[in-house]
Amino acid sequence: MVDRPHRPMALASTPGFPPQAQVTISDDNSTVKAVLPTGESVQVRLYGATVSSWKTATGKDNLWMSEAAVLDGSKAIRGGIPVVFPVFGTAPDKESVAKLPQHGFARISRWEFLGKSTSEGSSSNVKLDFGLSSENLDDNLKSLWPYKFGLLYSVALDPDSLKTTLVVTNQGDEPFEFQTLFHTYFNISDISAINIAGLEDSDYLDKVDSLKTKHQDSSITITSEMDRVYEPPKKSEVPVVISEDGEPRFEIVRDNLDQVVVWNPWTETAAKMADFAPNEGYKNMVCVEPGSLKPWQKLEKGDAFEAAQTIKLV
Ligand code: TA6
Repeated sequence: MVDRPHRPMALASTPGFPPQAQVTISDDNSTVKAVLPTGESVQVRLYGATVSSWKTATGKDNLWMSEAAVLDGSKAIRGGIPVVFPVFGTAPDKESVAKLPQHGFARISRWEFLGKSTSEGSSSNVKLDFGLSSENLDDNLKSLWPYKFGLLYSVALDPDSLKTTLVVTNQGDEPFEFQTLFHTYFNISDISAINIAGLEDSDYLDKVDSLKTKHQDSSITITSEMDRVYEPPKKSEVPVVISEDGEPRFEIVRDNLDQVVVWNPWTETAAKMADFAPNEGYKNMVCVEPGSLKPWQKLEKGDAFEAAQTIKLV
């Protein structure tokens, strides 16, 4: 292609100002999409505020999405970044959340799009804000978790990173407890070529081996079903790095998220999930999920909790 120095801008811009990210809402009001002037994009479904796609300028998606994901708002979306709140998995022994569905209600509720912003002095990034509060919950969920809360979820896109931030506030008189986690499905070429570093020297709970506590000595490779809750040493600043064929691809930096779940369903568990496709799709995904699971966070009236993950392309 001939490079034309004065070629027309692909995106709308005001003369004198650099081009800005373009943010659009789909006609059916289901999805917010942002495209940076440099071509990277992110899509967020209002159902669950689930990031359903995060593409590089070449069009390659960094996130895995099942071909059979249910996108009509009747089931949590199988892929992207579902937000887990206020319980991870189920907790039948914890009365306040015992009746909630698996992974809570944030990923199965419709959020509001609150708007977009850019960092001061920069036109090369965009932040999308979403909100969910007790008022938005359907009556059934409201009765199962009757606390007054506010969730502010921000999805910030830079050319080489995506940051998701969750702020939880207690807007009622009663204290409440919660867990939260970003259930990120990474798109990878081949699970057998993956190596996950940064969780060495961590204890972990092995959910596919009777919840035994084990110790991770070296970096992680995956050769069968894996479902582990890692407990990295406290105050660890070490990022979690997913490499493929020895080349680092994703670097995950955690803020206020003390645990990391690593999940790959492998053949049999993948085949049991009706919304997981293709069957061989487990080879192309790995979930690395920073979360705050232990201890349960407790918010008194008026208090707030903030946590974030930043995923850098390396
Ligand atoms: O985060 C790992 C995990 O809790 C696994 O145990 C596995 O069941 C997965 O999440 C998917 O859960 P889901 O409710 O989306 O089918």
